[in-house]
Amino acid sequence: MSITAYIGLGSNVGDKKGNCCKAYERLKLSGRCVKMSSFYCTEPVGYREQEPFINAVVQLETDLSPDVLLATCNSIEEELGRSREIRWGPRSIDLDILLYGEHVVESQELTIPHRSLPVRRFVLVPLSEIAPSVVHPVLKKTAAHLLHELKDTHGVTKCDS
Ligand code: A4P
Ligand code: MG
Repeated sequence: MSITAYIGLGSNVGDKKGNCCKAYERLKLSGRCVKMSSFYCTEPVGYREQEPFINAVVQLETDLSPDVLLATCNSIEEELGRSREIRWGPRSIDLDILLYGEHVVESQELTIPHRSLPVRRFVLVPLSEIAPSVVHPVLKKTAAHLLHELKDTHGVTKCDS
C-alpha cells in the first residue's frame, strides 16, 4: 500500500532552483509525485552567514519504506554534489523527510515527523500551500494550524517565477 510522504527541499548553493528541480525529477522515479509547492526565497535559519535559501515541499506517493526513502534522499543529495561541512551550513541540496503518512519513526538515523517541522516557517509555508489539512501525528495539529501558531519570524517569500 502506498503512503503519502512529504519531503522538504532546500538549496543555497549554485543554481538553487535548478538543484530543487533536479531533486524533484529524481524523487519522481521513487514514487508518484502528485504535487510540488511553489519555490520560496527564505532567510537562513541557524548559521546566518550564508546565502538565502530556496525551499519547497514535494508530496510523494511512495511504496518505499522510511529507511529506503531516506537512503534514496541521501543518494540524491550525493548525486547533486552535496558536501557536509558545516551543520546548518551551505548546501547544494538538502532533502528532509517531513511526514510519512501518519507513521512515527524514532531511530538513530531517522526521526519522523521531522523534528524541526513545527518550528520552521520555511517548511510550514510550502507544506501548508499544498497540504493545509495534513495532520502532524504526534501534535495532532494540521499544517495550517501549526503555521498559525508559529513564532519563527525568519523571512519566507514566494519567489518570482
Ligand atoms: N535524519 C533524521 N531524521 C531525518 C528526516 N526526517 N529526514 C538524519 C532526513 N534526514 C533525517 O542530516 C543529518 C542526519 O539527519 C541525516 O544523515 C539523517 O540520518 P543532514 O541533512 O546530513 O544534516 P543537516 O541538514 O546539516 O542537519 P539537520 O539537523 O538535518 O539540519 P536541517 O534541519 O536540515 O537544517 N535555513 C533556510 N532558510 N532553509 C533551509 O533549508 N536548512 C538548514 C538545515 C538550516 N537553515 C536553513 C535551511
Ligand atoms: Mg537535513
